[in-house]
Formats: sequence, structure tokens, C-alpha cells
Amino acid sequence: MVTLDKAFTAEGSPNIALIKYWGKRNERLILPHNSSLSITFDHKALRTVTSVMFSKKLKKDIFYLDGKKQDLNDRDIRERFSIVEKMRRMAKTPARVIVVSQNYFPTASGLASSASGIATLVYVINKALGLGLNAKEMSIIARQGSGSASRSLFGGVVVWNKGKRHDGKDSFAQQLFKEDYWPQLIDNIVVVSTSKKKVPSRAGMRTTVNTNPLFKQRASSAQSRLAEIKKAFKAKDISKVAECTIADSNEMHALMLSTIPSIRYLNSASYAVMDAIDELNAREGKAIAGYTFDAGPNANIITISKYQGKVTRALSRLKKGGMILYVKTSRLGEGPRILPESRSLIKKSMLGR
Ligand code: 2P0
Repeated sequence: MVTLDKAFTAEGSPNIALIKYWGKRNERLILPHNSSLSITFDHKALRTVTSVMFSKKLKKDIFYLDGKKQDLNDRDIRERFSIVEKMRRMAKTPARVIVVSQNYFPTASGLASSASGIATLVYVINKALGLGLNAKEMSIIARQGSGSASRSLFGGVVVWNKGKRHDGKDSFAQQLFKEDYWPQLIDNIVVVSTSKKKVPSRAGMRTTVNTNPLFKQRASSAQSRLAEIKKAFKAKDISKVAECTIADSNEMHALMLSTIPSIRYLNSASYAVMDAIDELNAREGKAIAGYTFDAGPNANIITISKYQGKVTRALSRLKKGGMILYVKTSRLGEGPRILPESRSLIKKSMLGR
């Protein structure tokens, strides 16, 4: 049942892909060339809080992101907001909606803000419109807003299966391991820059698919690495997880670099982080930590508690040298959840009436 004039609020977290998604076989439905695997952050480390209220008293949809009113005529925002329209049609309601979303981490700096934003939005709208969708159904809708959002509907270790169908009904994420599966696993979120990325992921992926002759090999390479990392997670083998993570990040960034024109998201601080982790692993004689970078220069370093001290020391040296702004740590986190009414972000002044 649709609930009108009542605010619903949810929180959700971004995810970091260890086997990366970079390239679509269908742009409209957002269907990837290869499956991907991610870990979901802890709500305490990074999170998005989103409130929605559907009302027939609203003249049009209103969307606030990080305190700023967004222009729903902007193409990128409109494309992503189309999932709201889709869900509204499913609920057969003409009511307009106000959406107020707040990211508690830097937006558009390669920290997957669209993933948690869209996953949390789909989750809270499902509640407000009483659609009763399950996580798989919500993942399919979120995917059409942003590919990586399909994975943020779940906590723990998550796989987005690429699917084979043309209509995308078999392209959704599933939980591989729950958030309490490997309590020793730690992700270090290493922020070296908070500035907005130069090339949006969507445009970058398109150029890679269209211009890069190396892209042909990417799908099979990612699929076999996915099989390898799944086994490594099953065995809780941090060395193998770290090796696969490093290899897949480097493969994706090599693809970006060899795109025409070249796309480069990493900067000198990113390379300094890579050097530090490579040196640490070499000193240990095995991989004890793995780095991965998304569409931005910030790093994620995964390790386990017994090696965390060594990772922290390596990163502190870079911080002293001015290469790193700050580091946050996260364990495996949960999927989205509904918050109490008192946590609503919707203020009367935002309603414009
Ligand atoms: C990933 N990234 O697997 C990869 C790795 C960035 C690098 O998914 O066009 O915002 O909305 O599907 O999901 C970021 O791209 O792109 C991304 P769209 P999305 O996490």
C-alpha cells in the first residue's frame, strides 16, 4: 500500500569492487560485459542517508543531494532519477516525491557515492510505496540507475552476475558471504583527494568499449579471476584475495590508460600507495594486503587484523609525507536498513509550499 504524506528514511553503504565492472553490453538497461565482486562498507565508516515522502500536495518532484537542490532537467540526474518513475508506475500512484539524500563521505571522488545513493533510494521507496519487492528485484531496479548500485542492496561479500538475457532479468547481485563471515577482514579507505573526477564512469566505460582493442580480453580475464577470488574468500586466504584484488585493479586501470583518448584516474599519491603496499608484500614474502582503485585516485587497501598494524605503519609514512589526507577503516558491512521516523532529513522549508 502506498503511504502518502509520511517520510521514510533509510541508510545504506557504498561498496568497493575487488573484481571490477568496466564496460556495458547494453547501455540503456545497464548490462555489464563481466560479472563483478564487491565488499559492502560498514554503515559506521561510509554511509548515505535518504528520506522520501510521496504526496499529492507536491506540484513536482524535489531532490536534495548533500544539502543542495538538484536540477531534475539535468540529463545525468534525470537518467538516474528514472528509477523513481519506474517504481511509481509499479505502485500506480500519481503522487510526486521529495527525496533528500546525504552522503557522509566525499561525493564523486571515486568512493562509489552513486552506488549507495541509488541502492538506498530504491530500498526506501520500496517501503514508502509498499511494493514488497525482494532484494533481487530491488537489485535489478537499482542496476538500471547505476550498475554498481545493484551490489549495495546487500551486505558482506557480493557478486553481481552479468546475466545472459537481453532484458536484464538475470543481471542482479547476490550475497556470497554475510557481513559476519570474516570479522578479521579490514578495508582501509585511503583518501588522497576529495575533488570531483574528470571523466564520469559512464562516459569513460563507453569510450573504453568503443575504442580499446584490449577490451576484447577483459571479460574472460575478469570471469576467471572472479572464480579465483571466490575460492580465496571461501578459504579465507588473504594472500590470494589480495593478489586477485591488485591484479584486477591494475588490469582495469591499464584498460583505462589504453583507451583513446586515454583515461587516467590515478595520481602520484595513488602510485605512492601502490609502491608502499608492493614493498610491504615483498618484505613479508607474500601478499598480506591488496590495493584497489575505482574511477578516482583514492585507494582501498584490504587486509586482515593481524597485518593491520603493518599496513597502518606503511600508510602513516605516506601521511607524514603529505601524500594522504586521511584513512578510514571499515569491516564488512550490512545492506540498507530503515531508520526511525525521527531521523528524517525532510524539512518543511524544502517542500516549497
Ligand atoms: C565497479 N566502477 O565495479 C566499477 C569499478 C568504477 C570502477 O561501477 O554507468 O557508477 O552508473 O553503471 O556503477 C562506477 O560506475 O556506472 C563503477 P554506471 P557506476 O564498482
